[in-house]
Amino acid sequence: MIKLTYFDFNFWRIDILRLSLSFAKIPYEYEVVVRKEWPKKKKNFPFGQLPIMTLDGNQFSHTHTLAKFCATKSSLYDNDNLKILVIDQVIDWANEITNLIAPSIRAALREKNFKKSKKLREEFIQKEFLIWFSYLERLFINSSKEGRFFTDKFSIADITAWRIIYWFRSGILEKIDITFLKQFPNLEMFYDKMCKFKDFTKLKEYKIITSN
Ligand SMILES: N[C@@H](CCC(=O)N[C@@H](CS)C(=O)NCC(=O)O)C(=O)O
Repeated sequence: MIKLTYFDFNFWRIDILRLSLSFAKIPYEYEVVVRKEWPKKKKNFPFGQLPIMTLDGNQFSHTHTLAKFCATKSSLYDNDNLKILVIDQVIDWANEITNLIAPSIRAALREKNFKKSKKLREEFIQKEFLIWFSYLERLFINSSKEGRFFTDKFSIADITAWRIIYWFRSGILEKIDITFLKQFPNLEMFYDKMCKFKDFTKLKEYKIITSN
């Protein structure tokens, strides 16, 4: 039995793992670490971060590593090396854009320094936000022939791109214009189709994520 561990909130790093396993009806145990207990628990994890996966008593870390494992188990990865390169780039893109916005989130949540957070968020919006979505759109255009999924076969790349777009459109990120996707018609079309893809939207995990 696969066990996944993450904090007591929804975030793409854990959600893409849960969505993948659930899509293939692979059962998993889900362990939640309450945020306020983290300082004393951090040392118990291999890289002092979450998510982690536990398998046969061994712990494994890092979102991309776990995503690859869960997606392979769920037939949401690929056997074709060129398609794998596309999927991996989407997961790396998700990590990159997260790392770019993270300092502004941390300044508010951890340091409670709202002035610093506002300044960092403005810098992110000015210098990185739209450029990084334009990179994703270009990857989609170049890799998808049918204009539906990144590799023309539903994969963890689609789950990851959908989850990050959902995050940026959700209104949870201060100062982010939630209508930004209009500037990326191909990504907007991709996102709309994902939101209507019944095999995906019927998942319990999808409903949990979108009901928040
Ligand atoms: N390299 C890790 C990064 C994971 C990460 O940044 N996790 C954050 C939560 S989203 C975390 O554990 N933060 C708590 C900490 O670093 O103490 C991955 O790819 O999963």
